Amino acid sequence: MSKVKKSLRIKVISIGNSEVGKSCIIKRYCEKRFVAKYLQTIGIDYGVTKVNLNNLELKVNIFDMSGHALFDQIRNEFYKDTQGAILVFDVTDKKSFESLENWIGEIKQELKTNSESIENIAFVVCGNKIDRGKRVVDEGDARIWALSKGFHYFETSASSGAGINEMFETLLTEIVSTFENGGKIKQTNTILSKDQIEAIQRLKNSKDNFERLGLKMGCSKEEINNSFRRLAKLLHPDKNIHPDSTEAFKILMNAKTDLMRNFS
Ligand SMILES: Nc1nc2c(ncn2[C@@H]2O[C@H](COP(=O)(O)OP(=O)(O)OP(=O)(O)O)[C@@H](O)[C@H]2O)c(=O)[nH]1
Ligand SMILES: [Mg+2]
Repeated sequence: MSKVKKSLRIKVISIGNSEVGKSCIIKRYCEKRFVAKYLQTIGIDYGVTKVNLNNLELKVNIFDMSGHALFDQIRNEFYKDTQGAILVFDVTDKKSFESLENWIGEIKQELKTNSESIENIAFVVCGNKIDRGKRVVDEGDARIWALSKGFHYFETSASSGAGINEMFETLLTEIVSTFENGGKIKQTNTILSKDQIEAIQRLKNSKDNFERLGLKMGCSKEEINNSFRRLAKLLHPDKNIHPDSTEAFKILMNAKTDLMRNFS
């Protein structure tokens, strides 16, 4: 007899300025295709897609919102009971990046009137249209902004499909783990401090292990240990469950092991 999968209904919204590519990102994920012609979302579009994740069958209800100011009254109707939000900007349009704060403000305001809190929503930020030349928003700036809010960051292209599946997978996984932990997102455990962000960036982007630990080549064993201890304390998974922090922690462990080999 086949096992009946537990089914979970979840609600995801897409927000961001007009023409940043919200509808195309959703179309790419649900229908695996891209339409180059702009078809403005009128108020709101709604769709359901089924996704299997671990032992669960997710019925993902997607509310694709128009980014146009004209439709703010319609949008406001739909923020209630949201579990996941895809915040989109266009990497070739600086204003769309700068507007993200306003979009968070709009959600906050609306949730407040329903006595709900933004902290119960899992957010991902998409820097979209990376296939186009002439980007004006720097990846590092966008990533740091997202991380400082405790949001996941992805570089995406609805045109090529880059980053789209990974973005949805991360968002849905976070929503499910929130559900499995009793419905509350442990916000304090996913928000990264400035020190943590700087350490993560250095660990991920440095060209060698000395640089990763903030050390000079030829440093002593003691200096390596001190630096390792400081960073391990900062990024320990007990402190923060943000995936970037977990990944950086693994890089740190490997870097320390490799450096210590020189002394054995
Ligand atoms: N080159 C490129 N074009 C894209 C990409 N994503 C979307 N577009 C184009 O950008 C335009 C706007 O895309 P939409 O998905 O309709 O934008 P939207 O954010 O839903 O806009 P509203 O519904 O008005 O809020 C369309 O012409 C798309 O073809 C992308 O990743 N790369
Ligand atoms: Mg749209």
